[in-house]
Amino acid sequence: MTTLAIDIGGTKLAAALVNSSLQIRERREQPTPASKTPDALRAALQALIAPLQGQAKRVAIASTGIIREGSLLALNPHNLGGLLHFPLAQTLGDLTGLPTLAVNDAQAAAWAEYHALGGEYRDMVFITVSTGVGGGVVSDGKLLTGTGGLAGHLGHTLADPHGPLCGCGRVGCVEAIASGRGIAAAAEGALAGCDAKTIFSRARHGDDQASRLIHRSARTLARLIADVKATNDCQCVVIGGSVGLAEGYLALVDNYLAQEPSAFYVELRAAHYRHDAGLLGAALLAQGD
Ligand code: ADP
Ligand code: BMX
Ligand code: ZN
Repeated sequence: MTTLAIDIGGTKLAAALVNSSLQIRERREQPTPASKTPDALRAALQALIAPLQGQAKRVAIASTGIIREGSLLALNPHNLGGLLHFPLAQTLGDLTGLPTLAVNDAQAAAWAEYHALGGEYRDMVFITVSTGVGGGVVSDGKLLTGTGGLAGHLGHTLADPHGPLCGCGRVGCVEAIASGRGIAAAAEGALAGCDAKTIFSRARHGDDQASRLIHRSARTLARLIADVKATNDCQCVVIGGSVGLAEGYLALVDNYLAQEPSAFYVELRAAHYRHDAGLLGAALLAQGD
């Protein structure tokens, strides 16, 4: 059965048709509108899925935010242009007339990446370093979503009590430092106003400040991973998101993690499904696998 899979991130929206063997076709992408009002997101989603929806039998959504009873509740509204709430399942159900399931993006990606491990491990954690920092935990072969959908929101654990204010309202969250937005927000002088993608490119061309900002992110992520290892003794941590998958980033994180006492070390891998982990995880959950 064909699933229309949709991934809603703070920076981009993606959609594709996914068959029951997890093959993707007709993948489309467009920027996420930065608007406080739900109408802009609804219109963007409608345009994104219009060419695909006639070919699908159900909809599966992986979305940034806490997903509770099919609705998106932003933990960090700054990542969505100030949008606080969006009725995801209801909107996509109304637009397509199809049964619709919604799950947090990092939780969905964790599920896809757990499947890609092919039974090698029962305990794993997925972390996306993207617009924000998201997480998904698989414990003894089960995906943790929590009673209210908050499980795995690792980006909102404490990295530095003297660090920047996070959009979630806490001070010094991992996300406020390590995410694409966190990297960009700390840029000064010649780099002020640049996004994380540009900062990575400047670092490759020898810019010292750009390089320091990327190291600060990687060091913060490594400390988070050591905390995660201490919390649930996972056998591997899979990293995704455009910052997480950027050339050289995983190696930097691994270097910083190796500087922690060895009990906190854990194998790191880049996401097998790269930028499609969220789409595929949502499709897998919708088909009941
Ligand atoms: P989303 O958060 O919508 O899922 P991404 O995973 O693409 O989207 O993450 C967006 C963040 O990644 C932005 O901060 C952007 O600047 C940054 N980014 C995008 N492409 C790259 C790249 N090639 N290298 C480093 N950072 C990137
Ligand atoms: C934020 C939070 C998480 C999400 C993570 C990664 C919001 C809107 N999102 O921590 O739910 O999983 O960002 O999201 O509160 P992405 O947009 O970077 O993919
Ligand atoms: Zn936070």
